[in-house]
This record gives sequence, C-alpha cells and structure tokens, in this order.
Amino acid sequence: MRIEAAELYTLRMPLKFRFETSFGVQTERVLLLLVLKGEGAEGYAEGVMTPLPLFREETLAGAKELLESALLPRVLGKRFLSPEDLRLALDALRGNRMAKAMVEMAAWDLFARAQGVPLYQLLGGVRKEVPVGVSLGIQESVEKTIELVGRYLDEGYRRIKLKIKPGWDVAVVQAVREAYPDAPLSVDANSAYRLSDYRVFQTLDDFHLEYIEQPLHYEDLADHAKLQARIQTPLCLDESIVSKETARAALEADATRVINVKVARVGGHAEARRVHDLAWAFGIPVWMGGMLETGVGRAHAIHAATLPNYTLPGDTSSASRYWEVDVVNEPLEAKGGLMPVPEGPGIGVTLNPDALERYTLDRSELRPGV
Ligand code: OSB
Ligand code: MG
Repeated sequence: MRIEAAELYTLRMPLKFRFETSFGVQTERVLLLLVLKGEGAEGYAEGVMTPLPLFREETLAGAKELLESALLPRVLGKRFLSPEDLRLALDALRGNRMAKAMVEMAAWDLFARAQGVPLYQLLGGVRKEVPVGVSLGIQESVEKTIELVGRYLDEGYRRIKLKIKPGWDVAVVQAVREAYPDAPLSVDANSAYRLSDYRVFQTLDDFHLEYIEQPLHYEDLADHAKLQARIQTPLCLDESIVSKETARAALEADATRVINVKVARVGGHAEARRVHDLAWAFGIPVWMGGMLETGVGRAHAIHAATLPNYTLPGDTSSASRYWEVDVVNEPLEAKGGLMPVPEGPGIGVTLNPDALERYTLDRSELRPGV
C-alpha cells in the first residue's frame, strides 16, 4: 500500500453534557481528525489529545505540529506492507503516542478498507458486539447522580463508573450503592489522590466496587502497588499504562488487577493488542476506555474491544449520549448494554461532509514532499 495523501482537520464539537473530572470540566471537544489516502481508499482516525495536557502530556497544538512536520512526512509517498510496517517508520521518534496512534489507526482502517474486510477481522476479534457501561462525570448533587445512574441502568448499561475527587468520593458512592444495591459500580479518580489518602479507599472497600481506576499519580506504579496491598477492591490503571512495558511493570508489581486500554493512549492498535495479550497471560481482564470520542474514534474502540480478553464493559457508550450531530453517518448505539460492531469494511463508518463542514476550524492537505 502506497500512502498518497493526508488530510488533517481540526474540529470543535459541543458536548451534550458538561463532563467534570478531578482534572477539570469539559463542555466541548477540540480534536484532530486524520484522513490517510492510498490506492483509491481512505482511512480515518481521531486524536484524543486535548488543547491543554490535563490527562497525559500530549497537546493538540504539539500533535498537529509533529504530524505535519515529521510523522506524516515519514509515511507520505512510501509503500508499506502492513499497518505494523508503517508504524515502524515512526519508531525512531520517542513518545508522542497519541499522535503516532492517529497515523497508525488511520492506516489500519485504510488497509482494512482496501481489502474490503472489517477491522475487527484484521485485529483478531472474536465477537460481533461488545459490552458497555457509562462513565459519569462529577454532578452538581448526590441526588442528580442517583437519578442519572438509575437512568443509565434502565437503559441497560452494564457498569456505571463514577468520577471522584477529594471531597466527592465516599458520600456519593455510599448514596449510589444504597440506591442500587446490586449495580456494577466503579470509580475513577484520574490521579487526584496520594498514598496517604489510603483510608478513603479502605472505606470504599465496603461498597463492593468492580475496581478503583487510577487513584494515584500517573507515573507512580510503586504507590499503586502499596495501595493495592492495603485494600480488597482491585485497582485498574488507565493514565499509567502507555505501553506494553508499563503494563508489564504494573502487572509484575501488582499495581493493577484490571487494565483500562485506550488504543490511542498506548500508541495504536498493535500496541493495544500487545497490552491485551500481556494482561491475558497474567490472568488480568481488560476493558476498552473512552476519551469522549466522535464516531471515528468510537468505531475504532469498538473494533479493538472484540478481542477475547475484553471481558469487562467498556466506556464506549452510545454516540448519541455525546453528540447532537456526529461526524459519521452511522449511529453507534448500544442496546441492552451491548454495542454492535459497525458492519462494513474498515471501521465500518463513513464521514458526514455536512457535519465536518459545520465543525471544522482548520484543514490542511499533505502530499509527498510538500
Ligand atoms: O479517565 O477514563 C478517563 C474522558 C476523558 C479523559 C479521561 C477519561 C474519560 C472518561 C470518559 O472517563 C469516557 C467516555 O465516556 O468516553
Ligand atoms: Mg480513567
């Protein structure tokens, strides 16, 4: 496959809800969308980096610059045997996994479409629908939280994850647990606590959560292991896992007993599969995380979550929860807590030109040597 051209969009899309986490409030997404072209086909991928580095270090402006000046020039005009082969062309540059993932993920879509097969088939998927839950942001009140949890459980979602932060933790979890004694619940702190807060997590042990996601600093595996030794509830790392190597260190240290995999956070589908396989070898289940994706990133995530060790519900809830008008034509809607894998070649969704036009802030076209 020869990569003939690329288009890079910057989009701004209003979210249907205010999403508050321990690191801030989001009411819209500003995102990069990449189109790779070759041999009469196109492949799509979305960037999950944000204008400010609040989740991991990558920023939208930095990624755009790197894509235009270095990552895309390394693949444009070149021939590649596979998406893995293409990804090797980016390996000499360090870090910047979310930016590299955009190129790699668009290449997987492109190769799959060129072969006329759905992406999950190339990745080795084993299911046609994937179990999903909801990630619920910090709300204005406990009452509102209980109401929303009830609504999502009624819709059939298979796990509700509550975002927590210091001052919004034990009381809200206790109230939700009392309202729904048997609901599968988890919490996600996005690195807002320190090991010295361990009593908060010992208290949370009473509410039989499925797992506690990323309580401590994103670089601190050692303290996560110490916390795990003091509590019963499994820990689940998200921000801390950026590669197979970090996954291995976390698994060997018993710093994580569940892994949230986000394809873009680890640099693409091939690395996400390596993390999936490694966790499986350790007997540790994984689930597919989310970054408030549009239909493009969401479709990639759904395909990736068809691999066998994605046994826990992911965060890839219905696209209509997030967007009045998505950038793709196909609805991505869960029913009974199951998200069907979009049919058709590649990621199985197509771009909606009207929606793209509505949301585009900036667009550039790149060709070999330009
Ligand atoms: O920590 O999982 C997270 C969204 C943005 C950044 C980080 C996280 C999240 C979510 C939302 O939890 C998941 C989703 O609904 O896409
Ligand atoms: Mg998380």
